Amino acid sequence: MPRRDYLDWIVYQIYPRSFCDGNGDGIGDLNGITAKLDYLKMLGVNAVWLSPCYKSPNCDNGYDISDYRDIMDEFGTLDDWKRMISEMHARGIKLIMDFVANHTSSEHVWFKEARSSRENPFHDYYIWRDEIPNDWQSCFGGSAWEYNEETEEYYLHSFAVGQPDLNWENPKVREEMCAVVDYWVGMGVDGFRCDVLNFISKDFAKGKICDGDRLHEYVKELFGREEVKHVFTVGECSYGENEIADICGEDRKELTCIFQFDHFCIGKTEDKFVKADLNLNDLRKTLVKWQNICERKNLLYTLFTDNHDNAHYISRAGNDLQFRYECATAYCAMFYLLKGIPFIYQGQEWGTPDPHYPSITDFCDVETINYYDAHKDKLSEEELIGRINFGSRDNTRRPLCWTNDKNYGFSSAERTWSNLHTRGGEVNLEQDRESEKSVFAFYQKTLALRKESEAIRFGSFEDCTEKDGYFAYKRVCGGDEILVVVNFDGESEIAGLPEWEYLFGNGQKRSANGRYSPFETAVYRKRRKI
Ligand code: TEU
Ligand code: CA
Repeated sequence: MPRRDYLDWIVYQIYPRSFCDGNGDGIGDLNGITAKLDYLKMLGVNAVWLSPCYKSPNCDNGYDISDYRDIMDEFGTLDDWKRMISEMHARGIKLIMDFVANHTSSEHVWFKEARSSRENPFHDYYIWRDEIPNDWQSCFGGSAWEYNEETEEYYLHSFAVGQPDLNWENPKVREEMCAVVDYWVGMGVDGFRCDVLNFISKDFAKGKICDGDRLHEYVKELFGREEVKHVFTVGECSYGENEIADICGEDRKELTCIFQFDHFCIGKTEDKFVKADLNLNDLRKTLVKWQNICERKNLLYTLFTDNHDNAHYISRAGNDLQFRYECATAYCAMFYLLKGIPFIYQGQEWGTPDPHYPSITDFCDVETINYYDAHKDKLSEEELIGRINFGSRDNTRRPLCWTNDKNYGFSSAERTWSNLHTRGGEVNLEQDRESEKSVFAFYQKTLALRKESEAIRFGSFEDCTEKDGYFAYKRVCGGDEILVVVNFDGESEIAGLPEWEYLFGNGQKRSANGRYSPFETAVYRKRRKI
């Protein structure tokens, strides 16, 4: 597929455990997804990124895979999966599966064999040392080395103890993982989101747990092959201006694109659980920077605000109480009318905010529990629970709130696998769609404009912002010109913009210049005969 065609894609991320429960056991599943495909079509998306649905003991909610070729019991069967992809394709919706290449579950047969003896043929599928060789830390806290009694040695786990890292220097591992890619491509999958792909190459001599010298070789071996080069790939491996083209430049035969996380890191402290302010003027500068880099280097940029690992953007970088509607719609216009491939996380399209819980027993994410245990003797319970509520990945993994009914329409069960959203009675899709101020309706308009306008999909980008406090930009292609104006959290007096036809917005504004209220946004257009 010519890379330009990916600019027609609008991707919706589904975290299957929390999306929709099709069989009333309190856990989201594949049949629940299939039941919602007409809804996704109505929203205007044409691709789904499905977080892992493979067999897993769920120490990291599916990112610990025990069988790459079969479906997790709680999510359904391979036949349910086949029905789901067939129904997706029947609606013109592509399927991007999550590809977890760096590690397996410790319950995977490969690891069970590997840990049983140093002579086992699978032993070298993983990374072992007689003694702890360095101070590498797991991303979920604590040492990245775990002792294994049977062989009296340590194995590496960059994430949870139940997620042993694969040894990609072993050609058998590379062969196995290429076969996993081929299996799902053979099943009709259109693309892969590649989990922490840059971790598959390590460099012990240089003390690097990721980004080792063989990374590009491995990625080419996975996705540069003739039989899969047509497949869409997006890497979870953020790179800066000087390296990004090395892994997703069109000539590289590696990835189609990556998630570039600079806009997630603004204001972030070393400790992701400590509240930090995300300055919206810095956000604007970061987005302008990456629009220009991707234009200059002919790269596909990914446009995203929310995902399953981070707080809701309107809670982290906005005002999800007094200006929830305005904020959710302002960020929709700001991000999804830029040049790139939109990624929308389940529930953000109706302005889902972060929930708030009083006790650690309300949380279950491994990263969150580890953080609580590591800090409970150092901080007051009040301070620690405040941090947990700010930084926990559970924030965006609570069962989705579809209606005002029982369990907010997520499930008919008596209990759901995770506590219900604490604001589900106030913020759910049913109420949103009945409201004058519907975030969902705004997303529909934005995605419809994206689909209709070549300026939005393929056009140039020009920053028209004159001062801090707002973001204004133009998208131009042929005779079609679109102007997007997004005010930030204060009142702004904006001047110097062209006065074009008003298309839509989230407030009373109808002319491009003049006074904008907090998070007020509006979109304008000029069509020239050419
Ligand atoms: O996340 C990798 C990653 O970067 C994590 O450190 C993430 O940034 C962190 O959890 C944020 O607090 C990927 C998946 O997206 C995540 O869900 C998995 O837990 C992780 O890999 C291991 O597979
Ligand atoms: Ca279920």
